[in-house]
Amino acid sequence: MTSIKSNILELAIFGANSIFPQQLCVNRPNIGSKKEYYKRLDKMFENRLFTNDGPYVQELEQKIATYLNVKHCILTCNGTMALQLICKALKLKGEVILPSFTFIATAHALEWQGLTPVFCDIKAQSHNIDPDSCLKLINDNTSAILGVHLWGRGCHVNELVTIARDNDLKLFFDAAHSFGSCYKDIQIGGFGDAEAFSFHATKAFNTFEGGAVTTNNSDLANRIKNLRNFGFIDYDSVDGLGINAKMPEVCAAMGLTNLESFKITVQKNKHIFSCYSHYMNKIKGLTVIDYHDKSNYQYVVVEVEEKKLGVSRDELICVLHAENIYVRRYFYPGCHLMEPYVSRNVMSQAKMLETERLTKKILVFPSGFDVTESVVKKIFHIIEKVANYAIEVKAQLKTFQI
Ligand code: T4K
Repeated sequence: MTSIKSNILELAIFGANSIFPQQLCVNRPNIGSKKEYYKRLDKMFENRLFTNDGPYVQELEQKIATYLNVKHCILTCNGTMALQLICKALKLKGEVILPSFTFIATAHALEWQGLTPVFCDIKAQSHNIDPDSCLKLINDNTSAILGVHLWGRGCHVNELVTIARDNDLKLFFDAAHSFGSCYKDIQIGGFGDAEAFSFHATKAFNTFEGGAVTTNNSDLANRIKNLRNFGFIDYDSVDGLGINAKMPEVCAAMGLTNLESFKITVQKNKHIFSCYSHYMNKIKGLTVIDYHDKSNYQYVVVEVEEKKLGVSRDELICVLHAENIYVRRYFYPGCHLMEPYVSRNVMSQAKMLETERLTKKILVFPSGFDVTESVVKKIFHIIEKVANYAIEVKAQLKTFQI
C-alpha cells in the first residue's frame, strides 16, 4: 500500500510538482539555420523588396515545385487562403463534399467562398475521407470533392479520382499537413486539380505563416497567381475579383532557410515518432497511429481505448496537462458539430459514426525539437502510472480542477 501511495503521489494531480517545468507543446516550430535566415534578411533590407512577388517568393516557389515534382507552386499568406483561391479559380458553386474530421479551416474556407460544405464520414483505419460516404452525398448541386490528407497520410486519392471523373466533379486536396509526404510513393502536391498546403508555424515545414497552391494545370496556376494579387493581370489592369493573399519576403526567406534543413527535420520527427511508437504501444489501451507511406512524421497521433487503459481520453488529458504535457484532442468534436454548421442540421446528410467515435479517442502528443527520447520515456512513465492506478486516478480527478 505504501508503494502504491508513493507511486501515485508522484503525479501532479496528487500535488507533486509537474514533471516538466515548462509546457511541452504539440508541434513546436522547426527552425533552420538562424545565421542563414539573418543573411537573407540583410539582403532583403538592402534590396528594399519586402513583398509583391519578390525574389525570395519566386525562388521558394521554384524550389518547392521541383521538390514536390509539380509544375506550379503559388505561395500564399496561409493555407486557408490557398484553399479559397482554388475554390475561386475553379469557379465552384453549390456544394462541396469534405470529411468532417479535419481542422475547421477546411470547412470555413469553403463557407467564405459562398459554398456549402457537405460533410462525409471517414474510414476508421486511415482517419481519411471515406469514398463510399462521399459518393452517397453527390447530387445535382455538388461541384467538387475536397479530400484532406490528414496527419500527412495520403487520403484515398485513387478512389476519389474515379468518383470525381464519373460524376464530372472537380477534385482538390487540403494538404495542410502533408509537405514532404507521399501517397503510394508519389509526392503529395500534384493530385487532383490542385492541392493546398499550410506552412503555418506548427507545420513540419513552416514560413511562420504561409501556404501554397500546387497544380499541374498551367491555366489554373495563372488564374490563382492573378487572384492572389487583387486580380491584376499586368501593371494596372484587373480582370476579376482578386484578393491580397501574397506571401511577404520575410516568410519566403524563412521557407528557403527551413527547406535547407527539412531533411533533418523529417529525420528528427521520424526518430521521435518511433520512440513514441516503441513506448506508448507497450501500454494497453494506447495505439500510436502508424505511417505506411513516406511521411514528414510531424503528428504523433494516439488512439485511447478507455476500457483497456482504465481512464478515458479526457481524464488522461487532465493528468498530462497537470504535468505540463500539452496533448491536444485534434479535431474534436468534428466540423459538423461546430458552428456555423451544427445549427444547420447537417447531421441529416450523412451518419458520422467513425468521425464521432474517433474524435472521442484521439490524442496528439508533443513533438518537434523540444522532444527527445528521454522526454518520451518520462511521458510513458506517467501514463504507465495512470494505467496501473486507474481507479485512484479517476477518483482523484473527480475533485481536481485544471
Ligand atoms: N487545413 C488543415 C487540415 C489544417 O490543419 C490547417 C491548419 C489549415 C487547413 C489551415 O492552414 P493555415 O491557414 O493555418 O495555414 C493550429 C494552427 O494554427 C493551424 O495552422 C493548424 N492547421 C492547426 C492544426 O493547428 P491551434 O489552434 O491548435 O494552434 P495553437 O496556437 O494552439 O498552437 C498549437 C501548439 O503549437 C501550441 O500548443 C503551441 C505551439 N506553438 C504555436 C505557435 C503558433 C508554438 O510553440 N509556437 C508558435 O508560434 O491551430
